[in-house]
Amino acid sequence: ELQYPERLNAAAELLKGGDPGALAFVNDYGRWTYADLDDFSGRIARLLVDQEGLVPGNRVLLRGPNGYTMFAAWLGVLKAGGVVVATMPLLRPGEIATVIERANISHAIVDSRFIGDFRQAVEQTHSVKHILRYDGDHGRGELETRTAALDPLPPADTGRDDPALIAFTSGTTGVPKGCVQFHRDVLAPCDSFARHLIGMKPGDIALTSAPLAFTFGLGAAFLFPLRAGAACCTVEQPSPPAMLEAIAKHGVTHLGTAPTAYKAMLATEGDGPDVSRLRSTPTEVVEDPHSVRPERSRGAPSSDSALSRALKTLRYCLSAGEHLPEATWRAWHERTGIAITDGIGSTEMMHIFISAAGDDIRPGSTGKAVPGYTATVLDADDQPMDEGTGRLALKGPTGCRYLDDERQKNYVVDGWNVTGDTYRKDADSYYWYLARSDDMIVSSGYNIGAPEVENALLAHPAVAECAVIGVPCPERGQKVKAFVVLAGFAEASDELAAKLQDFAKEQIAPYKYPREITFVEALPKTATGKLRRSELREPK
Ligand code: 3SK
Repeated sequence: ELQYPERLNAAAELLKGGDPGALAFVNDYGRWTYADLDDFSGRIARLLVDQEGLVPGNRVLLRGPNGYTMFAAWLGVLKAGGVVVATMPLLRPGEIATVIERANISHAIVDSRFIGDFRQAVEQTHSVKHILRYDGDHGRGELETRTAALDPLPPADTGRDDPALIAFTSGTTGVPKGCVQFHRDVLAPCDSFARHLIGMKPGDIALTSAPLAFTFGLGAAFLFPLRAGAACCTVEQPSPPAMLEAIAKHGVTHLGTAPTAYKAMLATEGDGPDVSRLRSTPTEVVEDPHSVRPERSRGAPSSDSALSRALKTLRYCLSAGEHLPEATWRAWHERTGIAITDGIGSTEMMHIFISAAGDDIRPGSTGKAVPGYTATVLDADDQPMDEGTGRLALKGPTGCRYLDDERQKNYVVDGWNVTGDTYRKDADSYYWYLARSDDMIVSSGYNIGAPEVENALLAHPAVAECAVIGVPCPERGQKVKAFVVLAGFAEASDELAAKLQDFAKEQIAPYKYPREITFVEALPKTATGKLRRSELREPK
């Protein structure tokens, strides 16, 4: 069990992770040590408390792309005793206004490039009294000028159960929910998931494509490296090519991103993964169909591609945010030699609670309960099952605390945090993702998990992305319908749709094949990259 002292300031604890002179942060704008980060965040705290009237518990909105100043501000708010409310860069003024209102924001620290949308949101609300601007990591904004001559403020004497942040989750439907995380919740994923399944150390450098406002990104590239004395790297616009470039340029060792980005990084090499070869992989591994093949040698890169350059330092890859298809795991492993650690977490639970790394990986499975967490699947009567298919539920050091939201009672049932995902738990306590609980399609009496059909289609080279839903059907109750985004070289046609249907029938039981296929330019997604399946069911 994780034990933290009653008085705890997560920012102060994180900054103790590395030697003062060690590298803490690197990006295209500079390199900063632990001493720099401690000093700058302390000066931001001083400005907030002494000149901007912040009192403990005030909520401070942060807005901007991932960067050194943004993260120093994040630490500064915690040192000042405030509560961080970071916002996704993609939010529109109306959405920012909802966050301001629900979290009762009093202060804001905003990158000048994002000030327009933010001011529009402030005009629609009443609580924001103090706005500080900064200019990315150029070091010339109001925040830097006004803090330059200040003495750093020592960290506030906060309690382990004082709120440290409110992370908003838009989910895939409905009004955003604010998840309150205490100071101890900030450290818990570092000391459970990251310690046991990542094992970062001083000298390592971590990068994520996810914004700091998404707790996946916050952990993967900020909290985990600091707790381990390693360094954070940021890219302002983290497209797959930009990430590959940053990995090579800054010597990144650890990457955390979503399955789509892994697939896109493979595709930067031209023709993408050779999926026809990959499909034969499970039968090659005769002894144990789940084991990772022992020879972990790096696949020999054929050219001096961006991916090859990145692979000179990249050692560890983490995937979360959406289910990692087995085909993508195998393609990445074949090409890079790196076995991606998959994981599922939630904003409610702060970070990842089911995962497997290294020799424990069984491709296609998300993994086992992370040390410190107890996992189960619940049956239709909310009873835990030893094995079988049901709704995933967890207990552990973190848990859901919605800010004034009656949906709390749906998430926490009999002490279990029920995530809304349907999983199969096998005899070895490995968890196999089937679908979001409301994404089960029932057709002619068969239960069909939408992701199962999606994985089958994704194994076809012409399919870049796809999403599957059930649509009403007089004969079958529901029928399977797929929305397909084609790879650049492929052209939409009835003939290709028929080929994809035949292909799906070869991969999965024929009753699961998509009876209807619609080609689309893009899939509707949330700011964190999660599919908005509801929008496919009920187009606007
Ligand atoms: O989507 C996930 O799996 C996730 C992982 C870590 C933290 C937060 C989330 C939502």
